[in-house]
This record gives sequence, C-alpha cells and structure tokens, in this order.
Amino acid sequence: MTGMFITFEGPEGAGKSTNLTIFAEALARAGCPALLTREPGGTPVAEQIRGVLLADHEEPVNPDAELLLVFAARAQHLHALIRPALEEGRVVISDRFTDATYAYQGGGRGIDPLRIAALEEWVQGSLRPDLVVVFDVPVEVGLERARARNALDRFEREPTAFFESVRGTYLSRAAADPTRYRVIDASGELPEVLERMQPIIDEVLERWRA
Ligand code: T5A
Repeated sequence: MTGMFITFEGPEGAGKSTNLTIFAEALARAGCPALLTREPGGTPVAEQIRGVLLADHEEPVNPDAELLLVFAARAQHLHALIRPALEEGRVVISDRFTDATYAYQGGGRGIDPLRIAALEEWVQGSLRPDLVVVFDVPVEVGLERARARNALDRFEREPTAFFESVRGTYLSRAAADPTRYRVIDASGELPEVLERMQPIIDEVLERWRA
C-alpha cells in the first residue's frame, strides 16, 4: 500500500460530512486530490447493504446480523474501491470506517469488541487507517443538528444512552492511540471547527509530500 487512508468519525451530527468536503477541497487546492467515500457504502453493492442497515424494518434487527452486514459492506468497499486506490498511491478519505463499528455495534449495541476485532482481522488483514479524525460533540448538540437536517434513520432514533456510549467509545479509542487519532472539538460554529482542522490538513499535506 503506497497511498494514505484517512477516516472521519464521530457521533451523529458531529459535522463529519460537512468538514470532509472542506478538508478535501483544501487538499485539492494544494495539489493533493483525494478520493472521497463513505461507510456503510462506497460501491453500488455496499450502498445496497447501507440501505438495509439504515432502513426501518418491522422485524427487529439482530445485533449480530447488523454487525455482519456492516462487515459485508466493508469487504466489498475494500475490494472494489479502497485497496485499488491505495495501491495507486491515492489519498482516500472515508466518512466512517471500522471505528464506527466499535462505537455503534460495540459501545452502542454492547457486542464484545473481541468479536469485532476478529472480523476486522478477517476482512481487513493488516489494513488500518493511517489517520482517524474524530469529530467530538456533546450528544444532544449532534442530535439537534441531525434532527434539524432531515428525518431520522434507524440509528438516529436510538436513546441518548446509546449515543453517550458511542461517543465514549470513540474518545477512549482515540486516547489509547494518539499517534493515529486526532480529536477535534466540533461543538462550535463551523468557522471555529475549520480553524481546529487546519493543523490536520497541514499534517496530511506534509506526509503526502514526504
Ligand atoms: N454505522 C456506520 C454503524 O452503526 N456501524 C458502522 O460500522 C458504520 C460505518 C450512517 C449510520 O451508520 C452507522 C452510524 C450512522 O448512524 P449516516 O447518515 O451516514 O448514517 O450518518 P452519519 O455518518 O452520522 O452522518 P450525519 O450526516 O448524521 O452526521 P455528520 O456527517 O457528522 O454531520 P453533517 O456534516 O451532515 O452535519 C449535520 C448537520 O449539522 C450541520 C450541517 O450543516 C448539517 O445540517 N453542521 C453544523 N451546524 C452548526 N455548527 C457546526 N459546526 C456544524 N457542522 C455541521
């Protein structure tokens, strides 16, 4: 692998998608065009799995089924999009990746992280993001933003305790590996958040040029 793999993470409404676009525009202006993608999804087949994951169903979705669907989508995404792009030396930025599985299926649903780690090893081998940017926001602030934007999906209707656990998992994973994780306080107005993101843009450009 010769490219650079960056993921954007955080609880609902943290502003990942908004900031990802701005981040990528800044890289492109500096001559570093990145491939943008998202999870669940990123390829036609994986997007269909995303549809199943986010939709409402009359039948309750079993947490193990949810976990396996997430990794099925990821296997396809890695095979058809991420690995080929990294092999071409590209910078790939994904709106969510496996940290979201630890946060939502692990922290939120209570699945043993060792089971997630086993699937991570199976589907990804040794591939891990080079950089994980965690947008941190108090749960209520993020949910308020998500509510203001559109109708809530299956995950967004979970209770507050679920999202507290999601947030806590992100923060503890980031604290355990400061070389790969960067946490951004995403609670302020957009210009403030952008200012906090600038050192990370500079860092990525420096690593890319090296
Ligand atoms: N999931 C995903 C799992 O359970 N397991 C997994 O392994 C994976 C990969 C994906 C769902 O799938 C789950 C997690 C998710 O619930 P999604 O629709 O992609 O669903 O959900 P999110 O990734 O959470 O996307 P959101 O769009 O909800 O959140 P974002 O991207 O963090 O927020 P964004 O940028 O869309 O902003 C939300 C709103 O806030 C405004 C924006 O304009 C927008 O309206 N905003 C701000 N407002 C004020 N101040 C700021 N600083 C703002 N920043 C953004």
